[in-house]
Amino acid sequence: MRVSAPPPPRPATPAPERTLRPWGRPADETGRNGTGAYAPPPVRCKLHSAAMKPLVLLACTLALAPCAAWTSPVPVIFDTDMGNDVDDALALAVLHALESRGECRLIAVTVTKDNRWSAPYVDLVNTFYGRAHIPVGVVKGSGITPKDSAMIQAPAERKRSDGRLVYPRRLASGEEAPDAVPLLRRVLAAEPDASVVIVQVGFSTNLARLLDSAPDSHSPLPGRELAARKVKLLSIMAGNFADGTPEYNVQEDVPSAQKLLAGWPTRIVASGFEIGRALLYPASSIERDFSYTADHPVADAYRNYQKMPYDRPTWDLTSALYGVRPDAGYFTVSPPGRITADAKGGTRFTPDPNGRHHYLILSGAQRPRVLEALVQLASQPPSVR
Ligand SMILES: [Ca+2]
Repeated sequence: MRVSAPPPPRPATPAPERTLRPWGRPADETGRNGTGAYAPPPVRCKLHSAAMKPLVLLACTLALAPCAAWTSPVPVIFDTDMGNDVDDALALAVLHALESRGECRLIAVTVTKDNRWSAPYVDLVNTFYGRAHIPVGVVKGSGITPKDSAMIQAPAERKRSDGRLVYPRRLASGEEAPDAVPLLRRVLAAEPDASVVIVQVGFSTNLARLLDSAPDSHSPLPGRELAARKVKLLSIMAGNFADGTPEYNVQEDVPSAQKLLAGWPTRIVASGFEIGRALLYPASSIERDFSYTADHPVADAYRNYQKMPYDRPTWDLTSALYGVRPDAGYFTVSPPGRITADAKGGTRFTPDPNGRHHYLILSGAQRPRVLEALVQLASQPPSVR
């Protein structure tokens, strides 16, 4: 079972003063800049005569067409129990990297850990990656996993010698953040139909409440119909499809998981406990790949979660990766069926040609490619698009 009670924070040690590497170097001959982000060359269309104008315009349009398709980012909502395990922080870093690469657009983060430090930590990570505008919503009054956690609290409270926060943020406390459900309704209503991917890597509390939500000023649709209209895919980290053993994300809020699995109106793809357990995030990457800056909020969380060095399963990262790159062949997807949860949090998959549920399968051959992608994305330096 996953650890829900991290050890107490380690004593703070003063960080050496270092200079950040430049993140926005010009594009090189490969079309990639210093961050790895794609930087297309400028397109020039010189019109020589009125007669040539239509042909030239057509040529320019055809030349630009692949770029337009390539750069259309998928809107993503990240629903997380940030603070209960460090894979949530790494998964958020993966999503920021994918946004920097033009593949997704993080439209909201909603939290299901009922603790005042969860939302501020999410907010400071978003700010670190240059996206302080991303709205953060919190579960209200669930009482689920309220315990404090050093992985989120210690980075949020760290200050420099002059009293400034090491990681600036907008939210002083989760109490300042809005209720997750109206926020979910607002951001869903604003997106095109069948466009949104939701990555749920904590409990099902927020999405179960969304299903039950009534029409409001954001949408005349009740919650289930709003989700059916706007959501393309629900990518969840939940369950265990190797042996059905109760899994933490289901176990902590069984009624909500049961409601979600029974009533969610779109396709659900689950990354089970066995997937993340087979892909351990290497401690060596935390020490090496995040050292481009002296203070990194995700590396900081990792060091505060358990005593270094340790390799941690990548449970939540796999759902983030699959949600944004479902067609990349990282995983094999099961045939359709129905996932059900029992009263103890155990999950069962029943094949059904008409089912909307699937689970991920990882082969030995797929494993190194997935792990490499996760390490590269989680440690990619900020590059705001
Ligand atoms: Ca989680």
